[in-house]
Amino acid sequence: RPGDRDEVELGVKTRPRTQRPPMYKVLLLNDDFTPMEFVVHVLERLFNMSHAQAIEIMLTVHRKGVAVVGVFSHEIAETKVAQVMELARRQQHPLQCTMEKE
Ligand code: TYC
Repeated sequence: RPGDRDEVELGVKTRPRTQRPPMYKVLLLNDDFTPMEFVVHVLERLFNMSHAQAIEIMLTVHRKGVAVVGVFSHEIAETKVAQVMELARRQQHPLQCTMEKE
């Protein structure tokens, strides 16, 4: 059949691909100075977490050094990072937030 021959001879299969935009992990980094309550507040306020969830993620960052706090489109991830950095800057906390392609 047409198509079969090329696939066999060339060893190529074309797989139908659904277009998905790349997603970005937003990472929160630990430091020795930012108060735990401030981090919990940021997670509740900007990442729509419950108080219990926010405490859990904050403690993960505290113990492990970093945690993913959400996965978003590029534009939303950039906005979240900027919002975290601005809140931290306003309170003069050294809290760091970055993004990374999934
Ligand atoms: N390590 C900080 C402290 O002991 C708390 C903290 C948690 C800071 C998470 C930043 O992303 C962070 N006060």
